Order: sequence, then structure tokens, then C-alpha cells
Amino acid sequence: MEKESLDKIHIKNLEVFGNHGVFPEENKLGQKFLVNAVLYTSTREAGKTDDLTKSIHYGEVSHFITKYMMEHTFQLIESVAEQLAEALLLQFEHLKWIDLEIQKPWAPIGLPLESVSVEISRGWHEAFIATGSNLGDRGEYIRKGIEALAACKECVVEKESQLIVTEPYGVTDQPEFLNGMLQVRTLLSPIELLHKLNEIEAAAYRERKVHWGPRTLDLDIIFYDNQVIDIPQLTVPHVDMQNRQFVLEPLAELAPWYRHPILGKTVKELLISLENEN
Ligand code: A4P
Ligand code: MG
Repeated sequence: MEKESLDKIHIKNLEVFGNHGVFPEENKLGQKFLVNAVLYTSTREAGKTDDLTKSIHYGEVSHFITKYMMEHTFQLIESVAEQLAEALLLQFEHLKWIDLEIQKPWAPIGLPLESVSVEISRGWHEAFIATGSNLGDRGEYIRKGIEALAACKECVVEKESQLIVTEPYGVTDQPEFLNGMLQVRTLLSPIELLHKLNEIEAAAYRERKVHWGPRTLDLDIIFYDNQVIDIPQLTVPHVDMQNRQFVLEPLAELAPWYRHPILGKTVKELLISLENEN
């Protein structure tokens, strides 16, 4: 979800005493930290119903931050911010995004600075992941792959399409495929997600011998929010998705209205164009 379209709850200058720092005396003696957080959520329903359970309890968040920072010790305030942001996003159901600033007003650098801080912005992303298999017990490989993804705490599998049997595309001299699509909510970056998927594929004993050839499990990132990514290891949206019925059909079951950020057409429109071509 775009953080710009959400409402904000601000927590300003929460004081926490903690032991984070690179110097041993910081870990021993501790010092005061100041925490600023912007919690992104939709307050509309809570605002209409006056029901706290529909929003985020800022008191609980403040206590969580305090406890977390007192119970853990990190060298870097970068780590405090990173780990705390993730813990908060996993803990609070309605929290979609967070801007988090960790300030160290008394950083011991021997110079009269007013304060030093790290500020990060983290949140949940939405990804669509294509699943495919054409070797062995195809359904079982895909099921195990979905289970492995669901077991990763930074990923929530929100929807699964039906699995369909498809003719091989590209290299046609190989067994039929079973294909499907997953809608996943994730805290992982695109590259981290790719590495996770590669790890899960490797666990399915996949052998990478023939390009476009038979495989026990193939997991491809189709969309990641509406981001466009073009780096050597990763192209998103998937570079050939618009030409693949076995991608568009299950995707149209989950998100027919989703708009391709480069082609400007919805998934449903891409599917209709492809069907008209053939
Ligand atoms: N990579 C780049 N972009 C992505 C992305 N969006 N998602 C890189 C995942 N990976 C991406 O892929 C090679 C490298 O692509 C990855 O290491 C990653 O860095 P691979 O899966 O290791 O190799 P591959 O699968 O042999 O090649 P490729 O090009 O990924 O093949 P495809 O495109 O996955 O096509 N016919 C039917 N009916 N159903 C199928 O599922 N699948 C294929 C494979 C061919 N024909 C098919 C099907
Ligand atoms: Mg692939």
C-alpha cells in the first residue's frame, strides 16, 4: 500500500534508556535515546466508530519500543532502527508503514554536537509470485514451496490461485507444467525476496541445466508493488509475463485490475490481448 494514501499517528521524543553503542562504556553505562515514529495506518474506521481496536494503540506502541530497546543491545543505531521497525511491523496488525528515527543526544564523540540520529522508512509490500513445476510430483513441489514461503516470518501468503495444467512454452519438447500464482505481503526488499525464492527452489532439488527446461520448482517475481526494477539479477515486472498465458491466467484470477507499470494495461487487458493474438 502507498504510504502517501494513509493516515499518520505521531510519537514524538519518546525517551528510552538503553545500552546501544560501539564503545564498551556505552554498553555498560547506557544513555538516553529519543525515538520519533510516524505510524502509517488508516484511521478512518476507528474515527467513524470510536473503536480503538480498529486503530493502533500508541500507548502499546510506546511501551513496545521502550521494552524492545531496553531488552536488546546493538552497536549501531542503524540496527536499533532496522530491527525495531521490523518488530513493530510484525507486531501491530494495522501498522502498514513506519518512519522511525532513533536519536542519540549524548553520542560520546568528544565534540559539542546537539544530537545525532538515524531515520528509516519501512513497510509492507505486495508481490505476485508465479509458481511452476513440470517434474515429479508437481503439485507437491508447489505446495511445499508455498509452505516454505509462508514459514518465512517476513512473508505472508495472502492469496493462492488455482493450479492449472499448461503446455510447455519456449522449449516445447518437455513435460506439461502445473502453474499458479501467489499474492504475498512482504517486508523483504525485491532482491531479498529473490534470494528467498532461490533458496526455496534449491531446497526442491532443482537442477539448473537447461534454460527454459524442466524443473521441479520455479518461482518468479511478477510484480513488486508498482516498482520497475532493471538490474542484472532481477527484472520486475517479469520481462515476458505479457506473452505468457500460464502467468496471466492465474494472475487474472487474483488481481485482474492490477495495472502493469510499464505497459499501462491491466492484467485482464493483457490476457485478452494475448488470447486475441493466438
Ligand atoms: N531473474 C530476473 N528477473 C526475475 C524475476 N522477476 N523473478 C533472474 C525471478 N527471477 C528473475 O532464472 C534465471 C535468473 O533470472 C534468476 O537467477 C534471477 O536472477 P532461473 O529461474 O534460474 O532460470 P530459468 O528458469 O531456466 O530461466 P528463466 O528465464 O527464469 O525461465 P523462465 O522465464 O522462468 O521460464 N512453460 C509453461 N507452460 N509454464 C512454465 O512455468 N516456465 C519456463 C521457464 C519455460 N516454459 C514454461 C514455464
Ligand atoms: Mg525462473
